[in-house]
Amino acid sequence: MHIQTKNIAIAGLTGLLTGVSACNPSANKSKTSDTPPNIIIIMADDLGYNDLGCYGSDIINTPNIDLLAVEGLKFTDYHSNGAVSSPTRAALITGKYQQRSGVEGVVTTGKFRDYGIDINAYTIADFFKENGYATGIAGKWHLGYKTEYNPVNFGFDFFKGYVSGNVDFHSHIDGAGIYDWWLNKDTIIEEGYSTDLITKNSIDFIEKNSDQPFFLYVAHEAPHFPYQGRNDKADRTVGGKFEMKGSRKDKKGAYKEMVEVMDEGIGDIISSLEDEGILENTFIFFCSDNGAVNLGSNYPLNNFKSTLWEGGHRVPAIAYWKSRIEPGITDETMLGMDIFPTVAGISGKLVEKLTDLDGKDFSPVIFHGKQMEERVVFWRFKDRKAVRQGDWKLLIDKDSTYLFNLSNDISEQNNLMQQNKAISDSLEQLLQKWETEMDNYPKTIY
Ligand SMILES: [Ca+2]
Repeated sequence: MHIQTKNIAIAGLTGLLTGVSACNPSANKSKTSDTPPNIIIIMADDLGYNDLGCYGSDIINTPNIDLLAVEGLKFTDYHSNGAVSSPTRAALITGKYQQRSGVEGVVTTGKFRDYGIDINAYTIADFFKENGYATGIAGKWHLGYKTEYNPVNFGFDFFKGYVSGNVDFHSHIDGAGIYDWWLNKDTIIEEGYSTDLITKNSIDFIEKNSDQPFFLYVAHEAPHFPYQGRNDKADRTVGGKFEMKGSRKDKKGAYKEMVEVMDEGIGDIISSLEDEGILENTFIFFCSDNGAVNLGSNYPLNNFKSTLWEGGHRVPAIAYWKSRIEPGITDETMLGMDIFPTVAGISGKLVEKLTDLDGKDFSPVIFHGKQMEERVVFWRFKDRKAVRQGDWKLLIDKDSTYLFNLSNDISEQNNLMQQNKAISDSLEQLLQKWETEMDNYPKTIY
């Protein structure tokens, strides 16, 4: 039933040899540290399934991320919860379907400027803060513009970045022509290319907190529009008229450069962890927030960002912990909402309180090469819906319904609805049941 089974199980053996508890990888502390492991989540924005060297790109050079994949665990069947930014981010920080915190759609600069994620949501940063971690986010938030939705109100001690969906990489002005670069609840002037600033601010946070456990969310802007390289000029001015996607003509070239600068920054973050002597006590998870637009590549997947075809939400993801993860590739089906319970489990902190999460702890996959129990997972974005059970995927794309078997049709070319009525009926019922449950929550952003 699996598309590709190369899951490596040697990590479990390593655990036995070193006396590590199977359930608590943090029990094996490095000699240099008695502190719980640091956790870093790095998320790219709109990076496609085929936009990294380690996922097959022969256009974009990403040696640093490739090294994480070579030395860590690469996921071939990882999915963002959303096909667009805000829903994915809501699911990531809550460990639940984004509908439960009111974020089915994008927090747009116009219609939803006054709205944000459920202010009572319990987040991954709340969890780590309660457990004695320093908590920080560098980069994109996109879960509400107003101060009441600022990351510092959701468990983050430190926020430096922007609250909208995208800013000019140089002038840091959002799509509505409003200046959008913050230190916690205040706007600040910080000159530089946003990708470089996100790297710098991440490293500053690491250096400042290297003597205590920390949780850091590195929310990159690349390679989302505006398509601007490091040496391009700013396009956006406050209240001005500008091309939303940037004035640069060679947008494909800009896209490549944007990913490569992000990759360079990830290399710098790894170096800073090495310099601080904490790389071996730091778990890193890298992923994208949704599929690429057509400037990037989702090959061999069908379609793009904002759809629920695989190209909209199956994205790169890599788990990395130097010398602690047996290198390999896994085809386990993981979603963004699984990251919270996974890193909570890795931290070794009490996790009883997290029983109401939709996400699952993937530590057994990451550290012991195990398979997760089969489950049914769902996506919904307006009039697009999808449900996945094993290799079967039912897709409702506006007025059309499809049934695909992803084990031999990852590109979603063969609609098997007619031949497999019982399966499609069953998936449709599961979807309806899930929708009924989700519709109990207020739709704040849709
Ligand atoms: Ca995105």
